[in-house]
This record gives sequence, structure tokens and C-alpha cells, in this order.
Amino acid sequence: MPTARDLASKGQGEHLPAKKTKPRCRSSKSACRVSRKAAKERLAEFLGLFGKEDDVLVAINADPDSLACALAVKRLLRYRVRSVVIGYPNEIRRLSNLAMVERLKIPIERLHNLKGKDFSKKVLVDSQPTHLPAFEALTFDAVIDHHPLTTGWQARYTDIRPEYGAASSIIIEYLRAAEMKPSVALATALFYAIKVDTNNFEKKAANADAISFTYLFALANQNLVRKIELSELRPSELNYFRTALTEMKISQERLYAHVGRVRNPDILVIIANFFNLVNQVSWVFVSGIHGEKLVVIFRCDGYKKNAGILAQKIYGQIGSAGGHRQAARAEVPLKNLAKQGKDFDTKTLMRLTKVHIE
Ligand SMILES: [Mn+2]
Repeated sequence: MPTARDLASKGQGEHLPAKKTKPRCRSSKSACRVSRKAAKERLAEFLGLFGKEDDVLVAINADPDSLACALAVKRLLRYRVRSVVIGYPNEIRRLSNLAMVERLKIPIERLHNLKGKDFSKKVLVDSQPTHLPAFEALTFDAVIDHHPLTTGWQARYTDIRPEYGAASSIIIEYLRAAEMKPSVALATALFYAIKVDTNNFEKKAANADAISFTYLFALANQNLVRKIELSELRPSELNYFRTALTEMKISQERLYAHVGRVRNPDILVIIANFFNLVNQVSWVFVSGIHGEKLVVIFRCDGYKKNAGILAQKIYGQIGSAGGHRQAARAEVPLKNLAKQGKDFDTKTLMRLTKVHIE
């Protein structure tokens, strides 16, 4: 089963059409050698920032990828600096993320409980200073990330690779260049991070992600990975399933369900993935209201169908919509719907959809 809840992580999951990226090494051995050398050089430059007297803060916007990267940086610096503390500003709500922290015993502290001046060096991973006000307030010595490069900040050392599916895939190259074999906990964290950030390789990923994934497969504890990814539902959220099952309508192998108001749109993804398991259902449409928006999750078998294109056709004019063949998502401000979406129900969902599907 895919990690449904994380599929919608950071709101960037299904929106993005899968990007084609150039494989880094292709088949050329010399190219591989060049990149390995580059990895060693980068490692040396990064480690060169630190000395024995340093107390290092690794700042993260806590999610699986950043947690794994922070653990890896801690490992890289273990015998090189006096201390490494991982600080995060956001509250961790997602159950699977909490499970990851607990099960892998990742030592993290809330950023607001830490004082910037207590740290002689600061590192930011899987994010950039402009991403959060809490980061903007700090001056970083190193930034390692895979999000699109932003401007308006500086760091002595930067390694930004937007073509990578996960920042963990970048940091693994440092570990490997340092010839450090990750512990089971670290390998599990990194492995899980790549799974989540690439949505099991269903979205943007580079060859480097696949290489790291293969490397970690043997080192990670798969049972722990399963346990973490299966920690998705709060008992209270089962009520949404009740509503979805009561509301659902099936017509022409298409399943529709409007779940109503939800506290977290991730539950819509979980429900859509669940309905997608039903035999002889080739399209799933699950909608709900979150905040001031209608959120619609699309699933299909991807055979002669394209969820991303359909989402765009139905909702592109009145909101944001996108995705790829099998999975897509649309978000529409309620004010763009008839009656501000007040009487939106499963029938409305069906009606809107049927206009655009033969
Ligand atoms: Mn990431």
C-alpha cells in the first residue's frame, strides 16, 4: 500500500506533474567517476566548515526527508564537532512522522526553545532560509536542499539539487563519500524519506534517488518502514470512512464520494486510495471541504486515462488542478463554486465530472 497520508505531504505531492530528469551517470563510466570525485570534494568542503569546538544546530522543517537528512548530518559530524542539535519550528502532527521520530528515536528539539547564539555553526537541510520565518532569522553556514533555488539568502556552503526527488539522496552521497555505513536507524530513516518524497517513485525522482534507494534497501529495516507508513489513521478519522461509504455512488465503473468538511485533507487521499482497491472501479473521485477550499482527489488505473488532464479540465478554470496519469488533485476556493459550495455533495461531484468524461 502506498504511504497515502504522505502522498499529500507539504501540498506539493500530486500537484506536480512527473518531471523528466537527466540520469546523472547514464552508462558512461567516466561520468560516474567524475561524480564520485565531485562527491568527495563536496564532502571535504562541507566538513571543512567545522572544527572540534563547534556546537552545531541542524535546522529542519520536520518531515521524513528533513529528519533523515538531519540524522545523517549528525552522523557525518559525530567525531568532528562538540555537539549537534536538531531543531524544528513546526509542530509535527502527521501520525506517520511522529511514529518515525519515536520508533527511530530521532533526537529533536523545538527551535523556539533553542538560542541561536548557543551554536557556533548552523546547517539547514531539505529547506532554504526563505522557506520559513524561523529560518530567515538565522544565518546558515551550510544549506543542503533539493527544492528549487530561491534567492535572497547566502551561506558559506550550498548544495542545491532541484532535480533530486529527496534531499536524503543528496546526503547519502556524502555518507558514501565519507565511507560511513549508516546504522539501521539512519538507513531506515533515509530509505523511508526517499519513499515518501518520491511517493514510491511515482513522482519526480532522479537516477541518484534510485541508486540511493537500492543501496539503502539492504540496510534499512523494512518492518520498521512498514510500521511507520501504516501509522496513518487516528481512531476519530474512521468517521470519515463511515461518511464516505454512506455517500459513495458508483456509476459506469466510476466511484464518487463527497466526505464533507475535513480537518485534514490527507484523509481524502487515504479514502481515495482505499476506494481505488475496489475491483471494477476504474475511476475514483473523493472530495471534501478543507478551510475555504474544495479539495478533490482523483485516482484511476491510468490505462487510456489521465487523471491529471481530467482534473485540469474540470477544475483548472476555477482553481488549481494537476497531477499525472493515475493520481491527481484539485483545489478550488469555495467562493468560485455555486452557492459558495454550501450545497456541494456527491451528486454535484458527479455532475461536474460527467461533463468532462465521456
Ligand atoms: Mn525533501
